[in-house]
Amino acid sequence: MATVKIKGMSCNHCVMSVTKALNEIDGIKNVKVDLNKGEASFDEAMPVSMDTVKERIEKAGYEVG
Ligand SMILES: [Cu+2]
Repeated sequence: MATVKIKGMSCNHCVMSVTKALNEIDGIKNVKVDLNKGEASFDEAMPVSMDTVKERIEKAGYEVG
């Protein structure tokens, strides 16, 4: 399981946007986003590039780090 820190989430809409963005990446499953901790965790059914994860999250309007 991988975990990434995400900045900029403030409500459940943000959680849904981030969850959706991560679910759209090939190989990622079991996405869980924790609003209070400001992080997302997921399982990798196959290796997923962190650059892709970062890119998709930024595209959804949030920041990784
Ligand atoms: Cu929000």
